[in-house]
Amino acid sequence: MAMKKNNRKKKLSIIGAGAVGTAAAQWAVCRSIADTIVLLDVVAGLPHGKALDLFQTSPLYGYAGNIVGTDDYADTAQSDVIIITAGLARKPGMSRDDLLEKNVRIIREVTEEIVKYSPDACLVVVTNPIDAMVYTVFKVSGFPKHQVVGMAGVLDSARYRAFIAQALAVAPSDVTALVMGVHGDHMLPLVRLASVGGVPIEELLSKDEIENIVGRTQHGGAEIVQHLKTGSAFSAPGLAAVEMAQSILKDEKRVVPCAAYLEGEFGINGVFLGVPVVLGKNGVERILEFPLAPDEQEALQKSVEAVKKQVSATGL
Ligand code: TXD
Repeated sequence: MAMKKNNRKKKLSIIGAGAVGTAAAQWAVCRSIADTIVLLDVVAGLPHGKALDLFQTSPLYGYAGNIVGTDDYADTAQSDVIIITAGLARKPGMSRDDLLEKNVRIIREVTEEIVKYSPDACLVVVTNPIDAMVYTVFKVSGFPKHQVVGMAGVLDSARYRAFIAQALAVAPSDVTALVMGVHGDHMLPLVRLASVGGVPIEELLSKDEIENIVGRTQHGGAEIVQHLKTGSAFSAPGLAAVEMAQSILKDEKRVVPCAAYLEGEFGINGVFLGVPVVLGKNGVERILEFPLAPDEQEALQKSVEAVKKQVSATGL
């Protein structure tokens, strides 16, 4: 029997028309992942100008959908996916945790507006410190856990994969690797499971080389902040968020590491943490749980402690 095609128009909204939000909008246009793309910000004129600029790329890219710039949440109504990037970004010397207090306030406000207009949307949270912000969105929205997910692991794993590919001079897309845990210094780039075309990296790189790659991955965001000085990474974060949105909008069932709400998985309860998930039309459709080695479990526990500290600082 022929499968019925789902022809319902898809809508993606992006909250925050700053560096990451703009990059996400661009990647979303390039990949044509939605029929309507809405870019919203509180700064007057900013989303309007950026959306108009992006609209003028459509003949070059061949994107035929709508691109809307707005400061009115009514324009986000009935979104299928909403990427949240609103908030402050790091400057040199700042940790992600330094952003917490101000960003909690922003994220609360944004979430309250979003839920009025899009009660069924999947929310992809990008704002830092991500593991606490996604918890804030979950609590304030009252949405079921599968509708709320944080972006960090896709980016951290992309960084890990890029550095492995560079060290081995191989195609980055042939590198498979997973970063779990918190989006911070205690993140866990899994060495045992990293491979190139199916060959474990431990067979191809020395311990020192691997250690360097793991360290560079853990501090991948800070390395960019040091260079930029006025802001943080935006291109890879924008694409990482779009990769997640695409899997949800197109029901691709991609297996990607995301901050998902854990209720016993990996022995962890009541926090959002980076784990491998299946992303489909319902958002987080499954968490892929597997046994961790004792040192990995111990490292993940450090992540849990870091996240719990962040979450308690949100006052939720
Ligand atoms: O891996 C990850 N999760 C991340 C997270 C990777 C990169 C960046 N990450 C975080 O995303 C970063 O630490 C920040 O917390 C957010 C957004 O970073 P970006 O670099 O885009 O920051 P900008 O350029 O300062 O943009 C933020 C925009 C800006 O235009 C503000 O006017 C807007 O957010 N803003 C708001 N929009 C809507 N509503 C409210 N209340 C609001 N407040 C600020």
